[in-house]
Amino acid sequence: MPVVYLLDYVAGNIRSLVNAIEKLGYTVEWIRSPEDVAKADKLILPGVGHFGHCMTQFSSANYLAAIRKHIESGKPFMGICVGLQALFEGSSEDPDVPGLGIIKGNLDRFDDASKSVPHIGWNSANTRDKQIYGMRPSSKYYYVHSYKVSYRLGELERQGWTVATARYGDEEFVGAVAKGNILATQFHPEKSGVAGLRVIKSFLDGNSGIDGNGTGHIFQAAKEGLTKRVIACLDVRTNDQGDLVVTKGDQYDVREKSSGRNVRNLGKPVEMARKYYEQGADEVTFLNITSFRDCPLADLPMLEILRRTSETVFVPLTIGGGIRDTTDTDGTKVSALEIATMYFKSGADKVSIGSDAVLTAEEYIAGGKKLFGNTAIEQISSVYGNQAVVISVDPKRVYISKPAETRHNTISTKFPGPNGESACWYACTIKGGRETRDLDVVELVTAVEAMGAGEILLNCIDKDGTNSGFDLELIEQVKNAIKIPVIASSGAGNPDHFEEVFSKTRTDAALGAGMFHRGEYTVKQVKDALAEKGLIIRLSES
Ligand code: 1PR
Repeated sequence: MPVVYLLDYVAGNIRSLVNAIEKLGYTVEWIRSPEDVAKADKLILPGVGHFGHCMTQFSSANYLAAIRKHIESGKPFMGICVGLQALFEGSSEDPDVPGLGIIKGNLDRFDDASKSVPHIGWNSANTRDKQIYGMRPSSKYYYVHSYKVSYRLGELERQGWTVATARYGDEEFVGAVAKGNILATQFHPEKSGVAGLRVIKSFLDGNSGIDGNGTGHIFQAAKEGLTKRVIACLDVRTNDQGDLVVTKGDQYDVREKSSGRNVRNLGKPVEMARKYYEQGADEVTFLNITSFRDCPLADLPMLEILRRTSETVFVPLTIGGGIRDTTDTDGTKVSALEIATMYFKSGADKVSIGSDAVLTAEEYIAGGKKLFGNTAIEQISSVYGNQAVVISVDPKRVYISKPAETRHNTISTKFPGPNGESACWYACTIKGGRETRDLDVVELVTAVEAMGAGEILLNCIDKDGTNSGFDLELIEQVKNAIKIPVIASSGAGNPDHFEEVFSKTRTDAALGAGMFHRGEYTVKQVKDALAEKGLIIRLSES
């Protein structure tokens, strides 16, 4: 089988890239020292996370000269995400650390005045009238980054680069560049479904589609921008027979209402994830809703689920549940970062933290809002990047007659409480809703944003499993408080609910569970309905 070499330095999920390459009929060899680079014909530089962290790792391990030599020799080279950023001169993410300088230009941060940052989700890599490396103007690719190369017409083209662009809000940025033997993508082709696999295949097969004379080709600006994401969520736990099943609760009660009170069994996690991927889900989230106590961490059943899922599902995978500092069954202390690392190595792109984030936020507030530096959120985001850390919030309504009754952040609600109360606040809970804390949702999300979280998965216990639509009031309260993206969750019962949440709130993504698991609607039906209403979504390709 033909071979491609991958640089083994990377923080984050490399498994999906390996799976994608193997699916395309190539084998992966690892580069583990600068001397190994000379062996490589085709070389891929993957990259997730922090520009400065990655560049410092390359330079301290003496990789920079070897990579430059490979590129200058004319052998095929592909950079992904930070692997694209590394080709430029530098980034305001870490101004003291230089890039390779193969392309003139620098990266700066997206403006978050009127949009969420990081830029997470599916966007274009628009090459307009021409295909390079199989990129199509109508296709969408998965991006996750806060820093970008701003696109200025002609600037890179004059250096001989062919450029594919994307638009986020009013900013146009570089989605991919190509010249001669080099391809670099800001998006993650290994997470971009069929469209992304096509790009990797074109690189591996040497089908660039670039003009032979090396002259850059100027393309027009991408118009559409970031799509609204539709996410399928699988709550996973062991049932009373000891099998790992996908389940689903009503307001977090996952047991049947019938006399046996068995755990609802809605199917097998790996098979269901694959089904939702094929239906066009933009991401798949697994929540381990019980902690698999008494199980050595290295054998966590979710690790196997991720490994198997990432072999066939080429969209981002999030895993949540039990991510906190803990003690293993043999008494060894294990940090949240180590647990997250096991998940990333098994195929997760993001980890989601629930209970631990609430307790940490309480301490952060009690300590005068000073960062500790050693919390799970801070540790994981500093190694894997903010975008890899999702905070799963499980709030529930506390009704009050008037805001003065509480110190908490309140809203006035169109849905009065049991005694006609017209105001409420949202109390955070831990342990799957079993314990309610004196912390409101605004306090939580602002605290975790300050600590380095990259995204909020906003559940709502009152709405969970009700099929009555999302809690729009909760979503707007949270969106108004933070800049990081929000995933609306709980209450979806039909495609109109998705349309409602996207048109009436500024949520970045919306998640459904029960309606998909019970087979009432497919993800495709939801996306078709959104497209019909004129919303920008990713239509899956085959
Ligand atoms: O606290 O870090 O160990 O994480 C535990 C995780 O498990 C948290 O993310 C928490 O939300 C989740 N969890 C715990 N218990 C339950 C339960 O249901 N008993 N599930 C639970 C949370 C809520 C959503 C659900 C949506 C959409 N599930 O993810 O999928 O509400 O449902 P719907 O569309 O059917 O309405 P930690």
